[in-house]
Amino acid sequence: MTTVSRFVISSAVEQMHAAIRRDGALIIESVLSQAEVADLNQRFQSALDEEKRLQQGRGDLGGYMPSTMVFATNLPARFPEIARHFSHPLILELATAALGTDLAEITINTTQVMESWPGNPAQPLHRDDVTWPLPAPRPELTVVTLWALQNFTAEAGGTNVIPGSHLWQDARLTPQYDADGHPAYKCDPRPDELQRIEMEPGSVLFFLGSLVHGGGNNTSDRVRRFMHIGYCHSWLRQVENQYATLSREQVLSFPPVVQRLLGFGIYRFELGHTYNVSPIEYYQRELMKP
Ligand SMILES: O=C(O)CCC(=O)C(=O)O
Ligand SMILES: [Fe+2]
Repeated sequence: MTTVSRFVISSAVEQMHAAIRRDGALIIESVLSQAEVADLNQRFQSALDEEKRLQQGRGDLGGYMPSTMVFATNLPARFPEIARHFSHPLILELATAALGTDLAEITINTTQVMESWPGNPAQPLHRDDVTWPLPAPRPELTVVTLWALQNFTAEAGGTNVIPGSHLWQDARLTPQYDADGHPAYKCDPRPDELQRIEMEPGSVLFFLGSLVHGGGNNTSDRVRRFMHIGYCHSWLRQVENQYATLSREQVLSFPPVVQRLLGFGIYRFELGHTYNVSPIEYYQRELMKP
């Protein structure tokens, strides 16, 4: 069986592309410095404390929403100062190559910080691309990056992945829906097909939306915390709606690449336009009005 390969930022990018084509995933070590990890952990702490309180009020919803899984979404509006991590050049290069497109034609799909608490059960194995109901065979729709902010160990529920499963025909996967109608798959991999991802804070697990995976069960006494940043084609509707949370001033304060990644550009001349121009140009024009 094949296992997910590990790289560093300076590794040959061609080898990274090849690993993604072969395994559907790779790990890049030390994408964040330890100082950046500490900075993100410190920024996220109070948002996660607040989410934990809300979660306790909601109770255990099972499936993807057990009470032992805590997450804060829509990070650009809450933490605009961390936007540079969303446009990391290597991640964008791998994402655009995996989606077979270029930087002008991808957007950010999800921006979350997540915590798996002790006792968190394993997630159902799933593909993140089930969000969009396109029939197979279909192009690669989305890529996912999990940025470890605390250690991923087998005991702490490091992500279960099936390397190579992006190439599986859907016959090995029976579509199922949980109680909330959330799509998943019934999938019975052989034990030797499943790999538990272990990585250090600052490392990133990058995988294709067609890769079968799921959070592992946390049998440790420690929290596993990570950022979950997803990218998709800009012709798809994004899972997370940033439009409703960002002010015009916030949007205009981001560098152009981040503005486009957040969905404020247009796709091929017209998709997503506002008064015939991109939302970015529209905001700029409105702001200059006396
Ligand atoms: O917990 C993890 O490591 C993976 C989370 C995940 O796959 C998801 O929420 O879609
Ligand atoms: Fe997932």
